[in-house]
Amino acid sequence: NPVENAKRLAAFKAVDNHVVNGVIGIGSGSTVVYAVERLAQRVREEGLEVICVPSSFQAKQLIIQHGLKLGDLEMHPELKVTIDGADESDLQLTLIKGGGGCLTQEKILASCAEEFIVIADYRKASENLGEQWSKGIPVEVIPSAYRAVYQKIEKTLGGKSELRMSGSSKAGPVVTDNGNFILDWNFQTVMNWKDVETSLNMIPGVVENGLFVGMARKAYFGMSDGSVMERT
Ligand code: DER
Repeated sequence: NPVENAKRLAAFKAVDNHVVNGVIGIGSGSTVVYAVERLAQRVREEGLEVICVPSSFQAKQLIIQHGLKLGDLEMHPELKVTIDGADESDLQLTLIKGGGGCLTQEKILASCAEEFIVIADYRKASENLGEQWSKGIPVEVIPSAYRAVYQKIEKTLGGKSELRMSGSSKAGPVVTDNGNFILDWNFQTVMNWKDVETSLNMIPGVVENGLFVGMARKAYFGMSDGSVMERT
């Protein structure tokens, strides 16, 4: 499967290039699974000494399943490196994240790391946001405020938002690891993403949004031809 192979290539290269002994932030999603696999392999084979801080229940399960040392942010508020996936990246490494609903703790771990490294397959490498990712920018909101927030977003920023529903697995809206709802905001054009990130977070009731601007140090994109494209 070319996409899964591309994810694995990016993940292995990032772990090999950036992980040294220390405290590592572990992102969420399917690509980061390969990074945890590689991390566990290097611990076994090279005696690497790492403590892993999760960005979600999913990441926590991954760390435990691979027998890695589990830490938390209270114990380790400063991380050596955080490795995480992304839903899309533009040429400036502005990211859309939150496709998996874990954006709030992911952004916290990205902000606490000396280096925030992104791993992804070729489908995520765009010139401008929105070229390949069509589900909009996730916005985590306090449940009682979701209607008020989406009206404010549409009034101030335009576009359309919709409440992310669980689908067949559970009736009703998706509830995040933090007990909140998610609005997916479908923007219409390329915008000043730094301004948008700030505007979104200034709306009372918004907990966090999935725009990661100026945070990633480097991104590794696994390509369908077996190569890895790097963006800094
Ligand atoms: O939800 C997230 O932010 C995830 O990191 C997501 O963006 C990447 O998920 P994937 O690795 O399964 O594509």
